[in-house]
Amino acid sequence: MTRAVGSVLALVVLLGLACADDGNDHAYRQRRAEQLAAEFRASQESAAAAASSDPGAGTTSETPVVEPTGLVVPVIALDNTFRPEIVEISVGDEVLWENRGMNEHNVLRVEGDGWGVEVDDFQPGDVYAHVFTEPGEFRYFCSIHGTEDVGMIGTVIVVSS
Ligand SMILES: [Cu+2]
Repeated sequence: MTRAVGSVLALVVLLGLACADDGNDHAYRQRRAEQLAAEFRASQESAAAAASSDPGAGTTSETPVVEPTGLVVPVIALDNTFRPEIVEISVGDEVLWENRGMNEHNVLRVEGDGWGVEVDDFQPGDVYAHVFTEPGEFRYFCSIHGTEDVGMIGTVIVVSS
């Protein structure tokens, strides 16, 4: 299951790179990449639906695929960047975002859902934590100070331990 999701992610990345070569079958690859991305989003949505049917979703009673390792990796939200912008962790590690800026921020996923924090819960001094239970590359951004691709953006790379 988690391996399949990781493979889809890897394929999307590979196909995305292949498109940069502008090969003869560019259009086909583009369509295939979009198809894979759609399948990935669908799998994320079904996982989120399963999580939301749990009355304790978002708390410690969320049923993780793997046991948390207990390792906490900090990401600091400043005005207006995430530091470090890219973190690489293992499955089961926790990322702890802390707003040490003077401004309010948020943490929104570029694709899918299931984690992230809205402005109201991420004021200066606030913290937000999430344990990553699946390998993959998870991009996020602050919608107040960035877009999906530029500005206040970040990436969590989760590798199988
Ligand atoms: Cu921000």
